[in-house]
Amino acid sequence: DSPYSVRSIPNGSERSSIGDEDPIVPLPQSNDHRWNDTSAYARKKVLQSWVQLPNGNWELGKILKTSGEESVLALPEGKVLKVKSDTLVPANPDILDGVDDLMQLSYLNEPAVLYNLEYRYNQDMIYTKAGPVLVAVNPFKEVPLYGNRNIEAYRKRSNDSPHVYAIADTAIREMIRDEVNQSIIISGESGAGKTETAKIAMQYLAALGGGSGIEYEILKTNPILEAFGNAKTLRNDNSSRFGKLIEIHFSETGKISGAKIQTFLLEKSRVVQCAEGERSYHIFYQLCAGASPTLKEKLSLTSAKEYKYLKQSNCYSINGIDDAERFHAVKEALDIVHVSKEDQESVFAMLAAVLWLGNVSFAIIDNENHVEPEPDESLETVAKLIGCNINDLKLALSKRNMRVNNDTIVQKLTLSQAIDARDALAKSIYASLFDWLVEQINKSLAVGKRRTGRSISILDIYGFESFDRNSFEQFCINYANERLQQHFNRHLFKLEQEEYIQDGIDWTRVDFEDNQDCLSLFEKKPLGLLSLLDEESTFPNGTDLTLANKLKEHLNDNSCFRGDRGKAFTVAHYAGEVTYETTGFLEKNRDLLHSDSIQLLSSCSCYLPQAFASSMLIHSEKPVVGPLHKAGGADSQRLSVATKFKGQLFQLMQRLGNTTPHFIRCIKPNNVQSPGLYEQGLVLQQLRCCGVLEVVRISRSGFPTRMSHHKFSRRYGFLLLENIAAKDPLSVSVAILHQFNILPEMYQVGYTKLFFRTGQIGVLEDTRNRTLHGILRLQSYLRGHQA
Ligand code: AD9
Ligand code: MG
Repeated sequence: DSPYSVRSIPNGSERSSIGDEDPIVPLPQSNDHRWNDTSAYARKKVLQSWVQLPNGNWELGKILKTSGEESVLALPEGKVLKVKSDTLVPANPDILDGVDDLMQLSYLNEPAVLYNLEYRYNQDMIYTKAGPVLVAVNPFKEVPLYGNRNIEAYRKRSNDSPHVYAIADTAIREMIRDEVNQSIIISGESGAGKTETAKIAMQYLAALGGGSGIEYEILKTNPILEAFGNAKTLRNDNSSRFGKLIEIHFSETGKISGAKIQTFLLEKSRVVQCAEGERSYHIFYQLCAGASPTLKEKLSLTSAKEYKYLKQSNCYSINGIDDAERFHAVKEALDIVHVSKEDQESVFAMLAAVLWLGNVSFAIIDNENHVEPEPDESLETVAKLIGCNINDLKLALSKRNMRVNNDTIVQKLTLSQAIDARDALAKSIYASLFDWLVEQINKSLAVGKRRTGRSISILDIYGFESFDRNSFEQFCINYANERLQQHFNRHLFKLEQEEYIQDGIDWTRVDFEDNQDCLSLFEKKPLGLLSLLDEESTFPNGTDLTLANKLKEHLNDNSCFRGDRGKAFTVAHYAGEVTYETTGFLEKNRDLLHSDSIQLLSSCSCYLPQAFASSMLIHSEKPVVGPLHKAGGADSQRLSVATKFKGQLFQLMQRLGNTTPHFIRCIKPNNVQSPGLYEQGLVLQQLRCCGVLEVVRISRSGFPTRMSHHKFSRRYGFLLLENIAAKDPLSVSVAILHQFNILPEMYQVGYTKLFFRTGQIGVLEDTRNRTLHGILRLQSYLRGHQA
């Protein structure tokens, strides 16, 4: 049941944008209060209304007749429909078609919002404001909204239609004006356009803050990280399989001085396993397609089709993408971020090693199913590429040294254990390579010593995921989205209300969805999802089934949790219910790489594997998985994946907490990545999930702009005609409001601040800028005369 379907605007805040010249048409008589509302839409000659068709879509119809409780509507294409009057939802007047801020809609119901976005989308106006939030609908084609000319227009503010550029511009200005760090938080489902949006924002920041050349390096991190961290999935040909926060630093003069990238939770399982029709990370295919014959020979590289890790999903190419060409672009980008040719070659060798590792096969050597790797080309090539002794590699893949009471016993591996050991080695080489690359990039982008501390961070993190089968990856991703959603809620709703109330403003409380219960389900200690998962991960005998049972035993009373049959459980997320299969949870959470494999890497003659091993050793002297034990010290413990991720998230939220956030919600209009196809149901579900409708409603009835009396009087006081020297800030503020004839319903005076409806400050800013400009001109004129 949606609260939006019949909501009309609050009394007294009728917008004046409806042309008064429109003849007023009397309303049909009806007992339904919604039709007796003397609102703007009734002024149209033709009464229009939304009607929901059996397929769930909304259609706009003309009301031909209303009698009793029934209405007759004319639909497009000559259809006539008879419906119950109370199922009709009022439509906005035509002159409001395609408004660029949903806040301007007279009727704020679901069909109106859907229609407005669609109307704009059909004209390639993919950006729309929803109060303080920017909504971006993925066009799935090139739209003429970007590039230098457009950047220039937003910089000069000669274009004020909603855009990522406008958001980035506001972020820069507010960073300078308020001396507060900013963040641009981009969310949305897989394929909704987050990564593209992040790049568009970076483009703008680079154009305005450029000059030192570092901005060029920053932009070049994108092709690198996408090659190593993105892959084709069924939902997106270029799906990011990691989360990313890029913090761009600025000097006092507003020039970019450096940047820092933090990544979250790379999906490393994709290296060894991926679903039919999907691909592993782009870089593997790019390397196979683009390496020169010399490089190929050096790395003993053949074609992608020869590698089991790439072969299993039966998909090698992406429509319209030339992997070889991309490979050259990646190499060029690596040059630009100062990864030496030598290091690049080591990187490619590690990639080839991972591919060859996937081809290592095993032969059973006894009747207990114990195995040894086949001593073939694959094994030899892996040893050659990582620079280790072939026997050491053989041992690491077939035996395990176990320590029992100070004795070391050697355990032979069965086939499935050996395959796990091989895959674990491949995954950890790849993940270490990814981390190493990010580290190199960060070194190259390092903020100079004279840092000012002002920055704009852009967060591009995987959106909420709900598939037919959901595993540990979705569990972590959705947990992260709950945290972000709370940040969003807190910022837009809670803080908003608290501020009004604290400042003594008369404002009716608006309820909003809070997801604290779901977050508690994840985070509560000791009986929350994460704690219980970690606990089970420390038990040697723990299995996915014992985990599922444990969760059911302890959490069944929680309203956000439901135990399902077998190894499954369901969580009621803010965006809907998701059922998780615990299969693989424990192994993925433990993420153990046996000491034998680490030993192997540290014995390698190549420098990258050694570097990987030492970075792993820092975290694994005592391979204890699970909650932190204080005694051992944090660093000597190897943390579980979930705990590490939770730590990263907390750190992220803390960092974002100190910034002024700007939210962009990306919307995917169809599931087939096609231009021009707008599926109402799909869009509506996303709008609901990300709280866009709620935001509009609150912002419109509220006072979104605010400024302290102190700041307001300092900023605009000089515009006053009277002498204000002896006056307190509040009186000065009130005097300014009077002098500029700001209408009383457009602001509220709080104890410490002024609150404005949208658009009000703009008038004052214009006057201020004009006046300042005049003063400057006068000063330079006087200086000229003195000289
Ligand atoms: V995922 O959660 O990483 O799987 P994203 O990041 O939300 O996802 P992405 O930015 O990769 O989606 O966008 C998917 C595709 O949509 C892109 O590859 C483009 O083909 C397309 N897209 C997105 N935004 C734009 C745009 N502003 N203009 C043109 C776009 N195409
Ligand atoms: Mg992405």
